[in-house]
Amino acid sequence: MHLGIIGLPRSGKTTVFNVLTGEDLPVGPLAARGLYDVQTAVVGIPDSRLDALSELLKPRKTTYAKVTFSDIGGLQVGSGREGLPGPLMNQLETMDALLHVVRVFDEPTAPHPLDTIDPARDHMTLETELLLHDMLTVERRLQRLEEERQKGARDRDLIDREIALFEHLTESLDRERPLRTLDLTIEEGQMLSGFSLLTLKPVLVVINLGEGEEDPDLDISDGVQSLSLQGKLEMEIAQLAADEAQAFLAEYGIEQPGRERIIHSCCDLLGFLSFFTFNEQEGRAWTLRQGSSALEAAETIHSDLARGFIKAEAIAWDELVALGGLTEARAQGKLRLEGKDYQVADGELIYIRFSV
Ligand SMILES: Nc1nc2c(ncn2[C@@H]2O[C@H](COP(=O)(O)OP(=O)(O)OP(=O)(O)O)[C@@H](O)[C@H]2O)c(=O)[nH]1
Ligand SMILES: [Mg+2]
Repeated sequence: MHLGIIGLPRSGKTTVFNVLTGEDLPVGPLAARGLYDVQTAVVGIPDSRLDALSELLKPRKTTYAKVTFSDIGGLQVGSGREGLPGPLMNQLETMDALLHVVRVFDEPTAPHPLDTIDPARDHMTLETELLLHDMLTVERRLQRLEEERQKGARDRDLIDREIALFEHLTESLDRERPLRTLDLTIEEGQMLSGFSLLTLKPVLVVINLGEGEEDPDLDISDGVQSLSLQGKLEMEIAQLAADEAQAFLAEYGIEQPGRERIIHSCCDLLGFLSFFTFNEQEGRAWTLRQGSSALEAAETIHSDLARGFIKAEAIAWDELVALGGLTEARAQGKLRLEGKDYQVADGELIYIRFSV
C-alpha cells in the first residue's frame, strides 16, 4: 500500500508526513530542496489486535503490516493546466491513493500561496488541477483513437468501445466530476489502467488544523472521505518517546493519534483487511484486499504456501483471545478448516497447511 501526500504549497504536507512516519524532516521555508522533491518512508500499521495476540502467544518478535508514504511536493495552482512535469507525474501515477492536505491553520511565517485561508477553495483548487490534467490525457487519447479508427489500425470493435468509454470520461470531466465518482466496471478499469488518470485514485482529505482550532466541517463530496488533525501539534507529539507522547495526547484530549486514524482510514478507503500469522519466532500482520481467498492469503505470505496449499486453519483473533490459547482452541475444535476458496475475514489468525 503506497500513499502519496499532496497539497498546495505550505499546506503542511511535510508536517503530516512527519506525523505519519515519526520522521523529523525540516518543514517551512528552509525545507524546500527543489520543486519535485519526494521523500518516502515505510511505516508499521498500528494494530491492537496483533498486540493482544502477541501478548497471548508470545512469539519472539512481532511484525506489523507495512504502509509506504511519500511526501510529494510540487503541485501548485496551474500545474494541471500546464501539464504536469514528468517527474511529478511518475510519482503520482504509482500511488494507490492520495492524501490531500488542506490548510486551515494560520501561520504568518508561512504565507498561504493564495494569501487567504479558505479550505473549501483550496480543496477545489487542487482537485481542479487534477481534473485538468485528466482532461488533457483523455483528449489526447480520443484524438489518437480517432486516428486509429480512420487508419483501421486495430480491431474496429475494440477501438469503438474505447472511444465510447473515453467519451463517457469526457462528459464527467466536463461537469467537473472526478472520475472516481463513476461506476466503472472491472473491464473498464482495466482499459484505463495504463493512463495515469489522477482523479480515478481514491482520496482521503486531511484537514490540517492549528492548535485548538475547530474543524471547519467542509462540505466535501465527490467520493472523498476526510478527517482532521492538528498537524503541527501532532508532529511534535509523534517525535516524543511513547510514554511521553501518551501523556501529551491525554493532555490535549486527543483520543487516538492522527497517525493511527489516517492509516486506518486509508486501509478502509482502499478496501484492505488484515490477517495474522503466528509461529514461535514471529507474530505478523498482513494486509489483503477485501474479498480475497485463503489461497491469495497464502500467496501474500510466500509463493510456496500457495503452490503447495492444502487447507487453511482459521479463527477470529478475539475468539482465540477469549479461549485463552491455541491448545484450548484446538482441543475445543474451534480452529476451522477452510479450503482455498474460503474468503478471509478481517482480524483472522490463519495457519496454512501445505506441502511442496
Ligand atoms: N501554526 C501551524 N503551523 C503549521 C501547521 N502545519 C504546518 N505548519 C507550518 O506551515 C509551514 C509549512 O509546513 P510544511 O509541512 O513544510 O508544508 P508543506 O506543504 O510541506 O510545504 P511545501 O513543501 O513548501 O509546499 C511550516 O512553517 C509549518 O511549521 C499547523 O498545524 N499549525
Ligand atoms: Mg514540504
